[in-house]
Amino acid sequence: DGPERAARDDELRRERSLRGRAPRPTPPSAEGVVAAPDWTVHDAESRTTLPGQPARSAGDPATGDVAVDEAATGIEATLQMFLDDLARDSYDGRGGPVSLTVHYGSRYNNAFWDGTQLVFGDGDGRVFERFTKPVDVLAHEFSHAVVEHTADLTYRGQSGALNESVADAFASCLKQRLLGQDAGEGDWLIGQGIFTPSIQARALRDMAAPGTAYDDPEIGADPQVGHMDDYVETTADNGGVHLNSGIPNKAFQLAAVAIGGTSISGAGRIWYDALVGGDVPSGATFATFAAATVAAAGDHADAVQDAWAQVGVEIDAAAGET
Ligand code: ASN
Ligand code: ZN
Repeated sequence: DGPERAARDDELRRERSLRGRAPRPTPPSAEGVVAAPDWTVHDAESRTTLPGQPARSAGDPATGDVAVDEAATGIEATLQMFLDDLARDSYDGRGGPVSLTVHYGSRYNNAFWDGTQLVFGDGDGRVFERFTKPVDVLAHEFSHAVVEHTADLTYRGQSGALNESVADAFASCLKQRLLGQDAGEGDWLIGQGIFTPSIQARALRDMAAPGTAYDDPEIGADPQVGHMDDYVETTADNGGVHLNSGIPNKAFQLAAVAIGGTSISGAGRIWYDALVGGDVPSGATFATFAAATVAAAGDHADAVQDAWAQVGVEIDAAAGET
């Protein structure tokens, strides 16, 4: 009793009040709080059933499976760039968990976004290595998901080539960000290291010099074009989406270098603002998209307009107005 008891009660009160003020886990919906990016890499075990077996999720340590771990570090870096530099939380802008699958099929020579998840083949080992190897290929596929959830550019003709090009643009932004490069220092290669050494290729595509990424007896020459004078009319490849994407790719590269700084903070931010701004319909032509980027460019409008002019895209003055 007495002073001892009083001191003990005091201590208890202090403890209780401390406990009361202890930080509580914040509900994920709380304003201003962004939960850690959520993702799961699955293993298709060389079959084509999706998504396959869960192999690694956000917060898990490395597995030792190279493709699983490349996909894991690649999606972390990609989500981080969109969050840090564009304030976009995952592909849907709402922190949607990302599902990825590696070891898809047997010797499968491609990667894709299927509308639900990202999928990566191992490559046949003769022409192609793992599709998880260049991190920009992963960022390219993820960016298709971003496009689908924003302007939803129809995957055919000019709008399809724009869909392809925007995916390459954010992919190159990610590559440069990881290398600590400004736009002027970037190599602008997409998919460097994806071909085996037996193929005479530097990469899948070269945004700075479309049509020069490879020239090989087995796979032929890079068929991309980089100017409207060379626009390819074809029914193959959804109307040449991977061929004509070289035109807006080159415009992006020229704009990024002219604006300076990092590609994501300059042209990347402008292209993203155009994509989400509501002035780019699903069936957008190059001219309509170009007008939206000029409108989103602020002080850099002249540099962006000049970049498009250099690839032969004249701005449609009526586009972007309502
Ligand atoms: N890798 C190709 C691409 O992302 C596959 C496709 O979906 N056409 O463009
Ligand atoms: Zn693509």
